[in-house]
Amino acid sequence: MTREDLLEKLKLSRPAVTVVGLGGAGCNITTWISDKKLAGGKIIGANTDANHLNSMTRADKVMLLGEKLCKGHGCGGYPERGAQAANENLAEIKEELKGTNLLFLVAGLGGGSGTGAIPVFAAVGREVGALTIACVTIPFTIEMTRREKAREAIKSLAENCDSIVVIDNSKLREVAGNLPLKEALSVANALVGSFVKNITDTITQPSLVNLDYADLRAVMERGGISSIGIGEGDGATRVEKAVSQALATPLLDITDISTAYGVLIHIVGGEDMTLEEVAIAGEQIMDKIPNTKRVIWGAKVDPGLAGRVRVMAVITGVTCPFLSGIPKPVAAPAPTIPKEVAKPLRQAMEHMVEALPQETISRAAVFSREK
Ligand SMILES: Nc1nc2c(ncn2[C@@H]2O[C@H](COP(=O)(O)OP(=O)(O)OP(=O)(O)O)[C@@H](O)[C@H]2O)c(=O)[nH]1
Ligand SMILES: [Mg+2]
Repeated sequence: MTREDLLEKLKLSRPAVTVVGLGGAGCNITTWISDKKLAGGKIIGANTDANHLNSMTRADKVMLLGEKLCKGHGCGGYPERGAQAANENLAEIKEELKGTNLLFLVAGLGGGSGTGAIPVFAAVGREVGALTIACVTIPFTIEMTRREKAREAIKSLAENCDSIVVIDNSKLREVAGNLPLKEALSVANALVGSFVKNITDTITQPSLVNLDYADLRAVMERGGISSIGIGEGDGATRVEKAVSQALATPLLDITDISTAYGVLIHIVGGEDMTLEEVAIAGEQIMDKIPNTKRVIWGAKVDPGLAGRVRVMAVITGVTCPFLSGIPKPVAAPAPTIPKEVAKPLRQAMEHMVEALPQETISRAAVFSREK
């Protein structure tokens, strides 16, 4: 196989990733992702607010939702209007999501547009057979009524999403220090944005070995409510520090981490990070979550991070007091795992790895393992 053949094969077998930002917050988060350059995915901004949508200059596509109903003026905090608006564009949404294998739906819950539209998009995601992951924030505890709307939206999302990654803004403020509101929101944007970007880059970029669409599916499919934790460390025990911190400070109040369904861990370190350190991180996590069957992890080198490591742990299938009573998402009738996507991609990656100098491999290693 020539290198050209290989690259061609990779291009054809790459899973199709679509990231949709919904409402004001969702669009802001996807703008963060566009700025950081998403390697292998399409970005769509969708909002009822024409003005805000107009600022999304780097999206691959913008969708003005409910033009007839909202006239481009937003929907004033009413999720029912947001849902109606999205339904007005149903044919367009179906057309845009056709062929998607992995769908990220990003929104700040609590307003009208994002909160109302996200379940409509999730239903289409399920219909086209995509692994559908919602990434949402819930409003601060002081925003009582908005928080209630967010809970309702998560309930209806649970019917059609595989995993719902929830970040509680109040929790974020605790973790990131008592930041002013605007800064806390930017931290949330960067966090949700890097979650989406890390996963997309990891499964679409051939430089990262072995974590593929099928692995991701194993952890996130029917994952239910999921929580993210982040940690950073330096010095001799940097990996342990970062992992402990990531697991100890989930950005959603969860009841019991030890019963989680699956874990995805993403580690970024400087050029001095060793494979052994990455492996230790994985072991450490498996010790903390003894009942989980599914653990996948990936690692990436960032030359700017000399001496430090950063860890992001996504823990799926958790229970959370605020979201109690929300059922686990119902699985798609017949899991349409596109083997034609996953298999050739893994094979092509393996071929490519063989062709790479040994040093490159150890710098960009990704492991996946099922316990
Ligand atoms: N992470 C993040 N959250 C935001 C941002 N702006 C607002 N939020 C949060 O998201 C919630 C919903 O706000 P928006 O996204 O502006 O609402 P919308 O979906 O556009 O809804 P309408 O404007 O009512 O049509 C708010 O209650 C905030 O908690 C942002 O830039 N980043
Ligand atoms: Mg808005």
